[in-house]
Amino acid sequence: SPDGTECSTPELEKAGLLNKTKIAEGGRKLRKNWNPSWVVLVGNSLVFFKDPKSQTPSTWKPGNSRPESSVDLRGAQLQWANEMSSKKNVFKLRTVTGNEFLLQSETDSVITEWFDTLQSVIDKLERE
Ligand code: I3S
Repeated sequence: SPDGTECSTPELEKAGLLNKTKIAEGGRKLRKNWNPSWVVLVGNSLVFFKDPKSQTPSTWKPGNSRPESSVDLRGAQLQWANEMSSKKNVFKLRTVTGNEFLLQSETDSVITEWFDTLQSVIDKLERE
């Protein structure tokens, strides 16, 4: 806006269905509990929603469901973690606050795209 007071809406960069389990909270290990999660990358945040069975990437809108949780990607670390699960295509996301998540897809291209996209956001934030 001309007076500079209006905040821009963060861009929705990527959304999709992944399997997710939280494995640590504030550095404390948690028991694994894998569940499908609707994962949305908006600006600097990765936002998790409960699996919305009726929704697809093309019909999902940010306003119409309440997030389960969200992760600040600033300072986060990403690494492949196939040794941490019997599932294939697993990576680990660790936040600065010591929350750790495993994310997984049966589809190689899906998990690779998520990994690369998240890594580029994390890298971009580090350069700011
Ligand atoms: O690394 P773990 O402990 O073998 O992970 C498995 C368990 O958490 C298991 O739960 P219970 O121990 O409550 O039965 C989960 O059902 C499995 O999915 C976990 O292993 P994978 O390999 O799927 O990440």
